[in-house]
Amino acid sequence: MMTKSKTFKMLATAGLAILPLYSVSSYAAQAPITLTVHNTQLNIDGHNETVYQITNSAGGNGFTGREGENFNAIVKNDTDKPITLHWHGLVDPNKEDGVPDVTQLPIPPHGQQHYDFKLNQTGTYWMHSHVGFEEARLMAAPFIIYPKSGPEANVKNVTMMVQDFNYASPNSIWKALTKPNESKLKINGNEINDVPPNVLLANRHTLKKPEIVRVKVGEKVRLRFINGSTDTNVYLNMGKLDNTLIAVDGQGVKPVNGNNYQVAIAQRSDVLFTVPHKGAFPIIAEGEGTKLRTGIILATEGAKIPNISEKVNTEYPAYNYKQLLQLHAKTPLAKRKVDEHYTLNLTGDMTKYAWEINGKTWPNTPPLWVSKGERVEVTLNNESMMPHPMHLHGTDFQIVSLNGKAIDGPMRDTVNVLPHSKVTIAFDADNPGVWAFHCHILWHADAGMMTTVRYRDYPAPQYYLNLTHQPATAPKA
Ligand SMILES: [Cu+2]
Repeated sequence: MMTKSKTFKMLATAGLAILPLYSVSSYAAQAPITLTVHNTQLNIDGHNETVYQITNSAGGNGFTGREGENFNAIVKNDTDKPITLHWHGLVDPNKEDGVPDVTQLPIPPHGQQHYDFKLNQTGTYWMHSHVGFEEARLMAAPFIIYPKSGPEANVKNVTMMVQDFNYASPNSIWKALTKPNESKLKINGNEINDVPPNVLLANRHTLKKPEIVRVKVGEKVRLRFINGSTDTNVYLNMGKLDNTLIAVDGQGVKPVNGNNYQVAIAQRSDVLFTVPHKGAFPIIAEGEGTKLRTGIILATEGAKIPNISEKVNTEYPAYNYKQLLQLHAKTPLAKRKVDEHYTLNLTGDMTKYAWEINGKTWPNTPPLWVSKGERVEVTLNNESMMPHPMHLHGTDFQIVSLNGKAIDGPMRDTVNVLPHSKVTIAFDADNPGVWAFHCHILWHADAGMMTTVRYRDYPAPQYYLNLTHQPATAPKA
């Protein structure tokens, strides 16, 4: 079978051959951008680390586009490892979703693959590797979609992406986690973090040398905050800034005022505020269950930049559900009858570091079969002592119940299910495919906490069937 990248190379060659027939400008307007995934050296508090970076054609980090335009991009793998990039939170065609052995085969070292689909959403999203532990070495970047009309006039958009980082190699962390007969089976872990980070980064900086963003008094700012961590939920601390939370996971919420927001692994929060006076305004992310924080500093011209230590004396507390109860979708799902209901029991077997869904680990987890047009509900029943930020690909969902009680919750793509609690999500099955559904703690996903939502009429790729030993066609209902 011809792969898409091969097809693209042929088309590109053909395109070059016929180029003189077209004006250069019209050809250029349709040309895809390139997202190059490459290694780079990053100095993190004196440690020289080899990490990944995703650089776009313009030299920037990640992608910024507009609703209605196409995301037309060649992902170029300039590393010596197989990769994929997943567009987190996007309602994309299944074959563009970037999940190895589910929606595509990995892009081989020095290979490339072309992605091209229409952006039907606006908001704050991100991209990250879905292969191995590459995300732990920072193979991730923002994916921002402005409305059709472009960025709002007179609003400064500030993107802040937080990532946790360990100086130990991901392979050595994994070896320690999965060491047989280990009684604790965690690296100095508590019940919040399996792998407590050494440091938290904000836009790849630590608080020892934070990113400074220049702002003006009276300027309106939209902070697009992304938690791109592998294992650390954070609190977004806005300090004394009077602000409004307007969106989570790219989806509008009824405005909420606060200064300390829970942003779990893989989630995003968009916050609006006006620079009230001259000075410096630190935007801080605090690691749940850790003594670590990171941040960027917004500052007016000439303002004194404060020194903020990246370690505090006491651990930031565990999450609760107070915030979830405050969040309501701006545009909730229409009320209708539920056609399918699934329950996923989330458990952990610490004797072998297996994180399970209904007692099974990926790729042996049976899929959640759905049909196009159905309203589907899934109850995530966390029977373990750790939180699981569960992410469903290819659709938004609404949180409709908490511990058995109906709520009018937000639309999201990632829901953090706290220990010994139960959350029900609902979505309309209108994007056929085989969609990954997994815990976004990198180590939990790799330890098996992943399944798929599989549309009955969608032909699953052969590599997926080979890996999962699932039937090619849906069982009779
Ligand atoms: Cu988990």
